Amino acid sequence: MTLTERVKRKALDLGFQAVGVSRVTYDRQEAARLAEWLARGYHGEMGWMARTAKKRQHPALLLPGVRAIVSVGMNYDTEDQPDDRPGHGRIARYARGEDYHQVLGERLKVLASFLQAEAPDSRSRPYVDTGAVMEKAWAQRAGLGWIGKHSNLVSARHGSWLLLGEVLTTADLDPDEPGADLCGTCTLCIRACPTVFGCDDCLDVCPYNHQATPTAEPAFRATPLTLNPDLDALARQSAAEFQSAFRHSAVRRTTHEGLQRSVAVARKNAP
Ligand code: B12
Repeated sequence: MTLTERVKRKALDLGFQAVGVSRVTYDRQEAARLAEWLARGYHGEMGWMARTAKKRQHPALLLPGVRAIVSVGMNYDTEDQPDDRPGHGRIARYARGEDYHQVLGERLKVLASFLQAEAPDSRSRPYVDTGAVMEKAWAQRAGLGWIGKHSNLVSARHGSWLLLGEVLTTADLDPDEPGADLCGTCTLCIRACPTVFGCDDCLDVCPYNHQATPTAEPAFRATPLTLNPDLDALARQSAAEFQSAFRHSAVRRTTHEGLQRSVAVARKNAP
């Protein structure tokens, strides 16, 4: 097996469902898209997006000498069914199980170490979400799928229920063909929602998600608190109780204040 094949097999053994490789080349069009997105102020209060733009456009600023990016995807679609009785809130799927930064991050570290051991002259760095990496664009280039109209990566096989991560490496790996756009004329996601964070409305309507198979990953299973959160109980939660209740969940990243704001809106909208 070639080095690329061994790395891909290792990724699948680690529990990723999708893996592909892209060569790091500078894409002027993509860099311009990011610059325009920022110039229009689409990043809102996410000032860090503007501060890290150069790194997002040039991965070599993250890892000097970088040649390839191994993009991976992990299916987080569980069969957990939230109940919609009044008084219950709805937390987006990506935040219902254990914090995906941990779940993917630990395995990406193993994948980076594997590469290092297999190609001792190379250097590798794992990333998931918080790094200055254009994860969707690299995943598309690595053939994991395409960027849908809701702006997330869609895979013909797994739908868009894939969390993304990657290993940047100086090793010379064989690239995959980029993913072709299979959205066609469908606009269900755009009609469902104009890109709001914290729900799954634009993903729930995607035809590719209806045929996706749920994950076997136990870490992503919802807890009673994240599946059927009681809005009154959440509204009474102190900052310390919030920290403790969500210590293993990505909900923690929204902060106590942020969750309280969402809970207040949800209670106001409740029938
Ligand atoms: C900032 C951010 C957000 C912001 C902004 C969303 C956005 N549209 O970018 C907010 C807070 C709103 C958000 C929400 C969500 N997010 Co978010 N987010 C990110 C983050 C940290 C950066 C994304 C980014 O760089 N945006 C800036 C814009 C300009 O980049 P872009 O949309 O990728 O577009 C660039 C390229 O893709 C390309 N491009 C754009 N359109 C097209 C079209 C074509 C045809 C081509 C070829 C290229 C192309 O050009 C652009 C400029 O370079 C990434 C993690 C990461 N490091 O990448 C996660 C990430 C995108 N988020 C993720 C998730 C799961 C979500 C939510 C579903 C969570 C939820 N349930 O609420 C929602 C989805 C909302 C939505 N419809 O986008 C996942 C998406 C996984 C996937 N399958 O795509 C990521 C990859 C995190 C991860 N590690 O898995 N997110």
